Amino acid sequence: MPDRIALLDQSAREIIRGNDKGTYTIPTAGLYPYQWNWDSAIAALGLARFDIDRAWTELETLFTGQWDNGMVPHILFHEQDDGYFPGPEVWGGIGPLPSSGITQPPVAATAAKCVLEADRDAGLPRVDGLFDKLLSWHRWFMRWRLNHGAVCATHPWETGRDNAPDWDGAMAAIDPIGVGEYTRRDTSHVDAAMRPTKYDYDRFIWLVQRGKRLSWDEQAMLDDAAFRVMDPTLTFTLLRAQRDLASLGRELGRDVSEIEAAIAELETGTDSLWNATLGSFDSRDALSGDWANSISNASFLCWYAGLEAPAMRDTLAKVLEHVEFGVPSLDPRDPRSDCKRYWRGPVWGVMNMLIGTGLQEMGMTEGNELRASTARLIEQHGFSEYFDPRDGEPAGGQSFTWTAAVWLGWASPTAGA
Ligand code: 9WN
Repeated sequence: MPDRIALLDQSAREIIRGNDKGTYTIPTAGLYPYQWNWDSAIAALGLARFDIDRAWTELETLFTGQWDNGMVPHILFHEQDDGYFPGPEVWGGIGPLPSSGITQPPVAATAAKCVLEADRDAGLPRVDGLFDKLLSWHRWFMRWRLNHGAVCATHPWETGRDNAPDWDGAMAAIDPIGVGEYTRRDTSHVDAAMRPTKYDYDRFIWLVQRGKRLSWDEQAMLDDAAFRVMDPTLTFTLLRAQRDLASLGRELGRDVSEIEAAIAELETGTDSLWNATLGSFDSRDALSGDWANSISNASFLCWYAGLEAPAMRDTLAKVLEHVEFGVPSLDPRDPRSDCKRYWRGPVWGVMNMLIGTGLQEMGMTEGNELRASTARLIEQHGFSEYFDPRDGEPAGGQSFTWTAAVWLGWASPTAGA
């Protein structure tokens, strides 16, 4: 094995170890000092390369924050840290631990299936302990978040793609009246030009204040919805996670008929995300009915969700013509594209991995190409939070857990060896 690959593997392990708080990892010190939901599930894939027991603990810790209604929060505030805003007191979460009041893309069941594959004997009792919790989280999505079979976000942060243009229409419909003064902490850690704007933050915080005021009661939030967008990230990851949960359930000898029915409903629901004019899967405002007209990296999660989606292959080829390092968060031909600003253009290792895994599983050559370009990106530009898709310039937080996990779990030539 070339030395540089061994060194990169070692750096990735060191990053994850450095962000390890014992029973959970943080995404990166300073900018994100708490446990984030989908970051943790991705971290488990990296941990599984060198410490399988610790990988299970990562997932188990995530579910210690699960609410009675099944929801698994997007942030668990295990230890107070003033470096992040909005903190636990702004959220007023109603779970067993201080937490946010919204969720994030459900990739934990898929992560559990991958960790199980690393050591079945050690893993089966751990999956057994997680199964009902995963089921109840997935049920919560099916109960509260479906619209024409697609999964809706009630806050941009739930999609994991915070300031994507997908939400511009729904955000413009919000008047953040009474949001008051607050001090952002993110812009003291990284360049403000790489972060969401104040306009976005006013609405992010206003939605949090509103959720807290409604005691995070899903029925109350649904009765008077302020933001409800059908999202390809949540829909495709949930569909994939349901398939993986069904497979885990079968292995454990559980009845999976409910999960199979959910898979069928979500499969049909993906049709409602198909924007024929755009020639792509797209986000759609459930309140106004408007399309976002956005070819985002989430549009290409269709294969990860197990759909054939032949028409998306052509759309992918057109997007990739303009970039070097994988699938950008927005089509570079889109006038709204901003290659430095977070989810409005940069490339993210984690999204490359999810898209690439789906393509590989479908036997499409683009999957291996995407893996190779992600490996090149990390080899040349390190373990940043995200990157400029044209030249790979690193952006956002550094020494990032999920970028290290993407390297160890997928992009490194030693992954899967
Ligand atoms: C809000 C931790 C998280 C990721 C998200 C990413 C960013 C948070 C923020 O960081 O969001 O959840 O404060 O910007 O958008 O996908 O999970 O890495």
